[in-house]
Amino acid sequence: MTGAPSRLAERLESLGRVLEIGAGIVPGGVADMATAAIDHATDRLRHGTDFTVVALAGATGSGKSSVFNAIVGEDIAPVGLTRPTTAEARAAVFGPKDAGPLLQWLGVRHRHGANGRAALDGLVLIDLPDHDSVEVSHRLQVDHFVAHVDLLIWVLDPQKYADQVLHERYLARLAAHGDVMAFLLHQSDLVEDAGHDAWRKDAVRLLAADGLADPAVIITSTVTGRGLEELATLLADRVAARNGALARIDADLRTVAAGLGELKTPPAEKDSRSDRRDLAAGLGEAAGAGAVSATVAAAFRHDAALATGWPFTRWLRRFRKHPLSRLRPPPPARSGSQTAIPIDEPRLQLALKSYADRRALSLSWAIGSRPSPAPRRRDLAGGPPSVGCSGSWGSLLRPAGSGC
Ligand SMILES: Nc1nc2c(ncn2[C@@H]2O[C@H](COP(=O)(O)OP(=O)(O)OP(=O)(O)O)[C@@H](O)[C@H]2O)c(=O)[nH]1
Ligand SMILES: [Mg+2]
Repeated sequence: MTGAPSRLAERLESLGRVLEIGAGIVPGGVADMATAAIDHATDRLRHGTDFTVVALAGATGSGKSSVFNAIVGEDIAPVGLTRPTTAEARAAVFGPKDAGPLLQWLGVRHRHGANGRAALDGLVLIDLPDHDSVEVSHRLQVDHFVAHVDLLIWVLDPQKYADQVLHERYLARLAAHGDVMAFLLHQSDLVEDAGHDAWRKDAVRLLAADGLADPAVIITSTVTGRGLEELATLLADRVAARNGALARIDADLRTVAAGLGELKTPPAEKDSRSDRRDLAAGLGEAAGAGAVSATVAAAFRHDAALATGWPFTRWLRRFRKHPLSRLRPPPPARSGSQTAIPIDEPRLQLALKSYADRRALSLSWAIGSRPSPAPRRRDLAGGPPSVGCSGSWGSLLRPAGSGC
């Protein structure tokens, strides 16, 4: 993993620069998303990458707490028939290391030590309340953890796996997070074996419609035990890779990059003309053109009055200094580098800087605004994930070596 955090740091720095240059131009929604991504990355990386934080999310009664208990190997989380059962997030920390500060940052109060499976040492598994809750506080908690954990395991039951709220409110918005999500088709004992393939196909179709190509899907049941070992292996692989936090941040940056890539700009030529006009006006101001044009206007009025005014006022004007005499150049400069008309240096700098900033913006937009293709699922252990080439501001945030 050496090198990956520094590449991420570069991409985060690029994002910060984009926000700075694009202040007032990048729409509020994209700017907020970008700021949240930077804040999350900064805070998460402060807690190191030793732990992989995984949350179990899903509808009420889908079986999150049951799966949590099955992986922990103890009945820690209450499982119940009355809905919703889990009202507050609960964490199991695998292994001897202290996850206190990390859990403090995440805001998890209920914590348990889990030492059953050595392969899972370094895992922080969180059982969440329901995302479709009648309780607002449950939904708020889910939103918080969805935005902050390294890996999300969605526990989907046969009744609610196609639920509109799940797909619209969460999965479609997490289209760039395919690498850091997995899906359990849970309570599979309630579906006839012959129907499992059709269920999986339908779930994959819905996920593809959300923009999640090639999702990790496991058919599970805590009644029959089906899929639980496969789930434990998936978790162990992610924990062993020790790059869960980086992969999550990478996915966030892809989402921001897609948002920036979608920004449209007026045609480049029109834009560059108005930029040039503004630059010319700015340079003119710096060179004192405002004063010159005021003097020329005064001279014009003076000459007009001489030619057409009343005889007495014409006679009087002959004794006035001609306005253009004010523009007479100063005595020759001693050094050759000195200009005849003094330049307003701060105004000159301002005009040049604002032109450079605006052209940089226009160019990065004009380079292209094709949306990034949906990311492919790949083994997180295999290095930084690949990403599509959109050719836009978003390209600043691409992982190095993505081949674009
Ligand atoms: N048939 C069957 N029932 C299950 C399975 N997993 C959980 N259940 C049952 O489903 C009900 C809900 O399980 P929970 O684990 O409490 O579900 P939850 O998602 O944590 O629910 P909330 O805490 O309300 O969000 C309980 O009665 C469980 O016994 C399963 O694989 N098969
Ligand atoms: Mg529960």
